[in-house]
Amino acid sequence: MARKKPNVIVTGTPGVGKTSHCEILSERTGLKHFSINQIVKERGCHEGWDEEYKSWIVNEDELLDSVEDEIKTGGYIIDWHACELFPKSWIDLVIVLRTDSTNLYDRLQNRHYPEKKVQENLDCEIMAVLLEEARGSYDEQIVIELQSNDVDDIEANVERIEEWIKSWREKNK
Ligand code: DAT
Repeated sequence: MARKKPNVIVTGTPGVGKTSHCEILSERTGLKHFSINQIVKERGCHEGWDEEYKSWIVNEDELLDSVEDEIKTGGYIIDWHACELFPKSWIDLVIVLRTDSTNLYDRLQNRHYPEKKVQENLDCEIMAVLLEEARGSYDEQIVIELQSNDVDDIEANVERIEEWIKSWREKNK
């Protein structure tokens, strides 16, 4: 069945600004903010807590089964630091947020992440791991890289994504 509303993934290294973008986008577009971290925790799609990394060990099959019926209907802004898990046929736009290492370092320090986790996330950002993952998993024309260094970036990015969502809805009436 064709979707009446698009599904958008907002991805990027932890700390790039996914949640900040998704919350505003959801408010302005009426699409639902789907925080995968929260879903993993609330629905128990995990195999326990990793004390070293301070994060849940995600059970990807359970997660996919749990969200499939919802996402397939359309209208979701999917907020997660990975994206290749979601089948191509479910996804209409992939936003990869990027930020400078100094910004990211400060933001992750503020979160009191363990040093090892800060370093790994900095490496991930510098190597553009999630951008490559997105480009490798979805058609190139639906993957957009946007900078998220300051609040002006957030505003400009949100406006651009809103425009895109509007035109998708026009085309798919
Ligand atoms: P994520 O969901 O990707 O982990 P977040 O939205 O929680 O990131 O942002 C982490 C912190 O950084 C939070 O305190 C808000 C701040 N931040 C994110 N993007 C920003 C931007 N473009 N300008 C200023 N602050 C930003």
